[in-house]
Amino acid sequence: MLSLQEARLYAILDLGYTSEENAETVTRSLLGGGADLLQLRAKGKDLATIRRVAEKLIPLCRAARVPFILNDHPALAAEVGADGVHIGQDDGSLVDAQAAFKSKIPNPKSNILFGRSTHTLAQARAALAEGFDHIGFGPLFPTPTKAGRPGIGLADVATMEREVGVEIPAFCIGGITRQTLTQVLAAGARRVVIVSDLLNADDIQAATREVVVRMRS
Ligand code: 3NM
Repeated sequence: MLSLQEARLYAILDLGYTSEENAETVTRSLLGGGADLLQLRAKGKDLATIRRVAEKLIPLCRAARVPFILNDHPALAAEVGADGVHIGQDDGSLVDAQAAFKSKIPNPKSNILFGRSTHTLAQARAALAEGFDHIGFGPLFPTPTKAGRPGIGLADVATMEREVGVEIPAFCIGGITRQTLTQVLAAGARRVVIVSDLLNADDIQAATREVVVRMRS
């Protein structure tokens, strides 16, 4: 398995874009294209659905040696055997998330990954100080995937990378596409999350591959 520090593209299987029926095919394409991490994001779905989809995707991630991260639901993440959990600013502390995970698996593997969404430089610094393993930083641009939030722009990306991204993997997120990627990289980003531009691509595997190649060149 790639060390998390080497990860460049974090892909999200978002059930807002991909139907449950297509989840495995699309995940195969994201993994086949070279995504380094895979998250299941299922806002508004019931726990039974999330569990069912997670249980289908985890073997695919295992076979590809790619960490499987569940968005929200740390207790369910533990139950299904996820490699990590991603939580937002309003989802409590790292200690709370770890406790919820441990309520299901008292002695988890030491390398369970806890990630936090951050929307300002101050939040990124705070997530590092709190002990998160990785962060998202954005949304850089307004995005329909997380509607209603203003884009934070590119001005703080280089500082965030210098202060936080050198310590823990920091993934810029929000409105990043194969088109906007050039300016995001020019602003100093070294890692990205891309959701809709990959999930809506005609050829998801080729689109993923293109991003991975550009991130690593
Ligand atoms: N979190 P797309 S932005 C899930 O800033 C998510 O915390 C964000 O999707 C954050 O690549 C975002 O389609 C959506 O813009 C990213």
